[in-house]
Amino acid sequence: MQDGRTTLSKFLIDTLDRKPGPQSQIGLSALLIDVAASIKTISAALTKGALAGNYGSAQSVNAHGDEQKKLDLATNDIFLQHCEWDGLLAGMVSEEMEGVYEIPEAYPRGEYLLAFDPLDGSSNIDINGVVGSIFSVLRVNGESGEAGFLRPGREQVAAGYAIYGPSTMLVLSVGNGTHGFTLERDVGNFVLTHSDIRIPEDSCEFAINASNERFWEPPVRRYVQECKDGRSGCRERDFNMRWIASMVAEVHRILMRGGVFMYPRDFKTPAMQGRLRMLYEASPMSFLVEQAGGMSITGRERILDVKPRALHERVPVILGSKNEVARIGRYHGEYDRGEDKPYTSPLFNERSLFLPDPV
Ligand code: AFP
Repeated sequence: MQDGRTTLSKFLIDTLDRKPGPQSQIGLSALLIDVAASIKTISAALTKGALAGNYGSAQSVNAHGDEQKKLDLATNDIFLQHCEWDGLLAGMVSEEMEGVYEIPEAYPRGEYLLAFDPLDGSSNIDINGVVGSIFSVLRVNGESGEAGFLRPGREQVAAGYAIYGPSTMLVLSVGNGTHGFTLERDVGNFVLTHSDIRIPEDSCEFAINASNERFWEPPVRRYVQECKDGRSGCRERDFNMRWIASMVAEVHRILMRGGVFMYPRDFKTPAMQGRLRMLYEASPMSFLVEQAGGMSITGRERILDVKPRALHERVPVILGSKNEVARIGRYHGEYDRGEDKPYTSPLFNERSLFLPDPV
C-alpha cells in the first residue's frame, strides 16, 4: 500500500478480496464502496452550504427528542439510497430513525448490518463548522430485527468515519489497523494518505465540555483539575484543552496527534448514561481508536465489551492516548474503592503528622 497512490478500491481488494480471509468477509468491500459513495454525495451536498438551502431546522425531532436539521434527514436518506439496493445488507440503524430500517422487498437481503450517524456534530452545520458521518458494520449472526444489532462492539467487522473539513477524509478499519483516505474531488477517488495511523500513548491535550463540570463524577473532576494545574501540579506539565462539539473532529485530532476525548457519565440528566450513543458513535470510534493503539473505556470497562440493551443506548466515553485513558480508568477504580480520598485521621492531619493546635 502506497500513500498517495493506493485508492480505496485497491486497498479493499488487496486487504479483503485478495487475501483468503474468513468466508464472512465476502461482500464487505462492496458494502464499504457503497458507504464511500454515500460520503462523496454528502460531501458534495455540504460544500454548497447555504446556497443549497439545506441549513436550518427540519422542524422535527428524532427518537431521542433531539431537534433534526434539514441535513440530518437529507444525509440519512443518502445513506439509505446508496446502501439498501445492492443485496449486501439485512438491515440498517441510524441516529435519525427510531427502529431498524428493513431492506425493501424490492431488493435482495444480504449478510451485513449497518449502523450509522449520518451527520455527527450537526449543531455545527449552520456555523460552517466541521461535521462528520460515522458508521459501523456487523455481520448477521442469525438474530433478526433489533437483536442482531445489540452486540458488543468487538464483533464489528468494519468501522469508520468521514470528516467533512477543509478536505473530506474517510478513516476506516476492517480489523487490520486504522487507515485514512483523502477525497481527490476532481477525480472522485478516495486516496490512501494516512496508512496505519498510530495514536501517541502520551499526550498533553484533553477535550471535554467543561460547562458540565459540576455534574461530573469525582474521578473526572480529579483528572481535569490535575490537567488544569499543569506544571504546578502533580502532572508536572501543562495541558491544552479543546472542544469542537463534533465527536468526529475530536477523534480525528486524537488519531492525528494524540489526546483524550471525554463525554463521561454526568448527573445533569441522571437517567442518561452520558450523551453519546453506543451503536453508531461510541462503538465504531472505539474500534478505530483501539486499532490505532489507543484505548476506549466507559470509565469502568472497555467500551467494545459492553453489550447494548437498546438501539439508541447511550454510554459514557473516555478515549484516546492509552496512558492518559488508563490513568482516568485508574482514578475511577480508586474512587469506587474509596481509595482516592486523602487520608484523614482523628490523630494526624493528612498534610502533616500532627493536627493543628485547637484554637
Ligand atoms: P449533534 O450531532 O447533535 O451536534 O451532537 C454531536 C455529539 O453527539 C458529538 O459529536 C459531540 O461530541 C457532542 O454531541 C457535543 O455535545 P455538547 O453539545 O453537549 O457539547
